[in-house]
Amino acid sequence: DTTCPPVPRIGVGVILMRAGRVLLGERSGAHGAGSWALPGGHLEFGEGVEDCARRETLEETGLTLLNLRRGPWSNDIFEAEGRHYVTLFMLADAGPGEPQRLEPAKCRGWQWHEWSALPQPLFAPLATLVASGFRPA
Ligand code: 8DG
Ligand code: MG
Ligand code: MG
Repeated sequence: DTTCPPVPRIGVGVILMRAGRVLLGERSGAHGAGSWALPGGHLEFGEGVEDCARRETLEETGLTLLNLRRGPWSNDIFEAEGRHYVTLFMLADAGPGEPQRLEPAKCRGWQWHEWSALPQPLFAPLATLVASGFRPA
């Protein structure tokens, strides 16, 4: 709606761990195409952050979340796209099964990566998180 001034939006990124590795997907379609991102998405109106983390991860990968807990946050302004997101990071362990590419128009594929050897380029909020020195326990 062009009558509304732009506002920051809230994104939820899930640091989903298995055997010491984190799940990343290569983005396509939406902004950040070609970059590697955590499963996640927009917090919907009226939704709990934990519910959003579970919903987006299930929609995108088919995986369930165990031991879901709060992580840090980041503030990212995407100048070129005119977007502004505050990302709430959540930490979880992956439930059973392998990640599926359930949204093929948005994700080129899921891979497990060591935190110390993440692929490049990273989606901006994840790059901000890494630059902050954060390491998952
Ligand atoms: P849709 O429902 O809007 O169609 O898809 P979505 O899954 O909610 O959208 P997305 O493009 O995957 O992510 C939504 C926004 O969430 C994205 O434009 C930017 C924001 N976002 C962050 N950080 C992160 C993150 O670490 N991972 C993901 N997937 N999205 C994030 O700000
Ligand atoms: Mg998403
Ligand atoms: Mg969504």
